[in-house]
Amino acid sequence: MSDRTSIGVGMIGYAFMGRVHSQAWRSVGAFFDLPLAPRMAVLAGRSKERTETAAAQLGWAGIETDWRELVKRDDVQIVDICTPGDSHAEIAIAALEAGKHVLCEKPLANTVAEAEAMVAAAAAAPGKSMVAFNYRRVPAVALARRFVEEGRLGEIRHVRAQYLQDWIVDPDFPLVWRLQKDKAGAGALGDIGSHIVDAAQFITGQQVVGVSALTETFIKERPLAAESAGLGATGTAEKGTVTVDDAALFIGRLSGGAVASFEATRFASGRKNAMRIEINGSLGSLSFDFESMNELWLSQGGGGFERILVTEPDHPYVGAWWPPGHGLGYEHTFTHEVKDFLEAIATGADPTPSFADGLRVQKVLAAVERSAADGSRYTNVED
Ligand code: SOE
Repeated sequence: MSDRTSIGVGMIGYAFMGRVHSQAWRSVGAFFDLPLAPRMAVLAGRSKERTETAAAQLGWAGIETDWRELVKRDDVQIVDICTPGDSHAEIAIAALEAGKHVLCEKPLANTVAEAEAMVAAAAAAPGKSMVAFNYRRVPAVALARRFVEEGRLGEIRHVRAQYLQDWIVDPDFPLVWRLQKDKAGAGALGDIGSHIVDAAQFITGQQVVGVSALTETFIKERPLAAESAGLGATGTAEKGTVTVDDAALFIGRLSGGAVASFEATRFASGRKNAMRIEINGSLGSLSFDFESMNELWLSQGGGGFERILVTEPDHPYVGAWWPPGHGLGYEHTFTHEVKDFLEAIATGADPTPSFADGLRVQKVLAAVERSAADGSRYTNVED
């Protein structure tokens, strides 16, 4: 049983996202003064041996080999879902029905119908729920939103968002789960396009209401994956069909009247994790690139862009970490995420991004797919 200040966490999955979430649960209490102390109670994975090894490495007290057992446990109050998208809905709904709080990796689900069922389950349950769009918790991205909210950019006219990676440019890179529609739901569109849709909506406070889209799959067949299914996987001699997009490009309209362009690809040779967003308003502009994640560029009053080093104590989240000027990394965004989630649980506030926010992103992704299938025809998100 948990005591007054401790809260048990059960996590499902221990690959890339599981490792980075573990790092967040391990470190959050050491840097942030929190009302609740997370206890890393149990890790679930299908293989007993591998899950035991991962639990020992990552700091989890126990293991389960069936997530259904994890969601039933009395020492688990928070269920953290770090599995591929095909299991998000089933696990999240079971956990919410069991009275747990749920943190779910992005995109929320593989289909709009699944995401709607998750939103309904969240609305009916006592537990809090949040979808893990971690880039909202990059200090520079949170600062960008603050600038827009303060009116420093004026009326928002353009959003230019890109998410560029290159980890599947080699045609011999294997057919990992992120390249299979039944497991991932979509390709670059869902995996990284979802992040830039969320970031654009978060920073501007506007929703994408319609899109015109183009998608492409450059490499139609790849070697089946051998040992690992992750980003460092190796291939076999046998080949299988790629069933997702390799690149997705779309233009869109936002609810406040801005126009936007989005590009998501894992074929941008030389770009490793370039999550970029530039926003132009009537009074100024801002620009961010995750490859320089401690910087935000701001233009105001008709001048060119000036660099803000987002490393100062009055910047979002930064004061909890190192002395001024020392900078943060990818992993900190997840620590900020669990910190905000724990605070919402403790205070009874509704954490964001909510499952409803995740559903709205899911509807944009679905509209992109419909538009691309329909020869780039302009498609309303709510149709
Ligand atoms: C792979 O493209 C990936 O790991 C995404 O799945 C993550 O969401 C992103 O943060 C980094 O890249």
